[in-house]
Amino acid sequence: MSKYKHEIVNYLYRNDEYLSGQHIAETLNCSRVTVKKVIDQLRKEGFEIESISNKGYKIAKIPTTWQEDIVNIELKDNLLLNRAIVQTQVDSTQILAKAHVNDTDNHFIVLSDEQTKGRGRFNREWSSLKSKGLWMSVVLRPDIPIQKMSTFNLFISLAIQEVIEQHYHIQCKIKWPNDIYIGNKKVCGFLTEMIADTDGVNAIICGIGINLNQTQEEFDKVNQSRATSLNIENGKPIEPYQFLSVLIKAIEQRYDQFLNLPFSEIKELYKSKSMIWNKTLTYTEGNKQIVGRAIDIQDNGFLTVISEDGDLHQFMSADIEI
Ligand code: BT5
Repeated sequence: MSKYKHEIVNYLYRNDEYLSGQHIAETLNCSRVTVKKVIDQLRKEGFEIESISNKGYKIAKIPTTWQEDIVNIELKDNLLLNRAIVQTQVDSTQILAKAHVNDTDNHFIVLSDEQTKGRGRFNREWSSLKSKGLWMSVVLRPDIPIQKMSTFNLFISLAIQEVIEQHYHIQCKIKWPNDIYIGNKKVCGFLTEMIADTDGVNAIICGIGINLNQTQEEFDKVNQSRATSLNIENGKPIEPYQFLSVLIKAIEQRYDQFLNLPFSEIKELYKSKSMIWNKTLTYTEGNKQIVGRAIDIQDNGFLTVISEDGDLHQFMSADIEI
């Protein structure tokens, strides 16, 4: 594709007015034929571009697939997460993020329209239908000792929970340690991996999957009938760029708190947004399995559960059957 594509997309996207082919060509120092060719190509890729004779071109609608140029424009004012690697299809954004982690010392995100080998914890499959959800890995570079990582998921889950509740007005709850549920259906799961040595953490690679626009039939077809999407819940299509933009801001805010505040500062809020209290549930961690009730979260993020025989148990990251 023309080397001008990147510049033409940028120029059109940043200007919310009609721009003539002549004007674009002169500004970007290319020919009008090039401008026309790029516009045709963008339309093929799903951009809706209005053109009015004597006025010029204007982007009316961007595609629902991720466009690296546009994602990077949307992210450019962020303090930390202002660069994205975007691919149409990947095995897993986690794998791609890890492959790029040594390219830079900066923070970045990896996005893909589709994952062919999306994974949850313990290598469980994560259904990642094309352009139906946010399949993203966030790479962060904290300067912290490894022990501090035990509360990272708690801050991040709050960021995701509040975006869904505050921006999309859908009631949802955190299922400790790494899921978000709407009623008894899962709308989001995330997992946190890290690269660390004895000196501390070099990089966090947090993989987040959020169902945006699947239908119930689509979930049923892939045997995920206990999943839901934001679209199912509020009946409106979710615009992915807008969702990404508010989510990244929320993650940056909660990440800053994670670095600077003890978990105790947000513990009451976290507990009020969490769904596991006052229920007898099955907790599994490694070989250990108990039936009990969660009664508290410790300042280090561990969950305290009282089993039916009255014993207290601490979990770092259990599977909870609900
Ligand atoms: C998780 O694991 O919930 C973490 C999922 C992380 C996915 C993201 S997407 C971007 C990045 N790249 C990746 O390859 N992964 C991350 P876990 O707690 O183990 O839950 C997995 C279980 O959730 C599966 O066994 C299914 O039962 C269920 N599940 C699979 N796909 C789902 C979906 N789209 N929505 C809701 N539930 C799903």
